[in-house]
Amino acid sequence: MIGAAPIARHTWRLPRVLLPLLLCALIAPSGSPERVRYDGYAAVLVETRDAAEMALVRDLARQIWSDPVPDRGPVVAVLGAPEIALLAARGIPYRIEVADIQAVADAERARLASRVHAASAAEFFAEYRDVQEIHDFVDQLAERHPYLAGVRRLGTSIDGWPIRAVEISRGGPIHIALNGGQHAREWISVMVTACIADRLASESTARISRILDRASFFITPLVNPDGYLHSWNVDRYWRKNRRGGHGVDLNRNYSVGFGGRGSSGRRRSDIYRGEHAFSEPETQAMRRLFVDEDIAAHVDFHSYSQLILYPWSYQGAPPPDRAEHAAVADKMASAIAATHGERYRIGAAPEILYAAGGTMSDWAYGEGGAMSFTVELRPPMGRGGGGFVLPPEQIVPTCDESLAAVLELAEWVTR
Ligand code: 0X9
Ligand code: ZN
Repeated sequence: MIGAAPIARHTWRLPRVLLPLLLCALIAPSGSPERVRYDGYAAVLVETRDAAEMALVRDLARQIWSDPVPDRGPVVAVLGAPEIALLAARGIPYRIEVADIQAVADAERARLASRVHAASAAEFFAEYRDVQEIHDFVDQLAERHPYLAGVRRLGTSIDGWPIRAVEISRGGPIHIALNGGQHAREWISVMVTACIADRLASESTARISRILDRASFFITPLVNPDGYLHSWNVDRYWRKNRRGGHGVDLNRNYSVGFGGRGSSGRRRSDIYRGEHAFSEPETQAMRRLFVDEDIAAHVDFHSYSQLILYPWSYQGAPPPDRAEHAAVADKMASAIAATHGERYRIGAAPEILYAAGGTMSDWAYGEGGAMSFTVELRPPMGRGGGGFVLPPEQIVPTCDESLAAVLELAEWVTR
């Protein structure tokens, strides 16, 4: 565990060269960033019954929060009161997931403004941490475990933030990659991957020790620092990176199934895939890790809806290793349930959801040859949680169950 020395400041810092640039872009005349607001908007789970209803919801929605779904079925849409009234008038069934998404974001922001400086790992994971705090945490983790943990710079974001992996290794020849924070608003995925890195480095259980005899971990908690900064300071519900101000959905920018279903060629779409595969420095950074290291297993953490997905995402036909993926996903879900009783559904994405072309997981499997999973963390969908705004008391339990899943995967690939 991390000792008593301070491990992070709770102010955010920017790479010095970029500060003037960002100030021009973000700072309003009043001197504070102009925040994107969602007054009067709710997140609504709509049970669409046919393609026309789905098209209507997509048309009405300011954002879609759920995974890509087929042309009918449940979809979580961000809607205002007039749009909700229209659904009601047409008799389309719906349930309110988050009644006031602005109020939820405001409450979180007020709480974060008075968060305490973390003097220990326990304090660090008691609250969400901004881009600078995550950056500092990674440095301090390596400093505190000089023989076990190191920092690997994989690339640089568009706005100049380093994209870094924590390497946890005693020379174990089987390489496992974990990452979080491809999607800016999915803050829990950043905290969970940082927390797993901390646990692997600092918990000397016989089980972890046995795994580290054979496996090395490469953990990138924050793939998309620019988007994350934007989510903290400007738009809580921002998803993409910050390319050109419109952004690219990084999880549509990989080369397997690029351009396919469940992605868009329109810049303003939340699933905009970018100009070409690997057009973004953030996805290039991930590619570098997989090229430099022979990765045997991989988990891409997201939120929310409590799912464990395995390839393919881009198409319905099963891959050669479907049975093995399904068996491991089953073990991971059981390990999660045994930790705090949470249920995570498992399946190939198109079986339980819908195709999404250009995802990291398909590429890690299809090109990288790794067993690969996309894990959607807490809360579950459709049960009135806060969506992307997960209470901070759930960071540690979500880390506990995610670590349990990762250890199952690690034991499988090192067996
Ligand atoms: O859409 C995504 O990139 C992932 N879901 S999220 O809500 N975190 O954005 C899931 C990708 C794989 N899912 C499907 N193929 N449906
Ligand atoms: Zn995501």
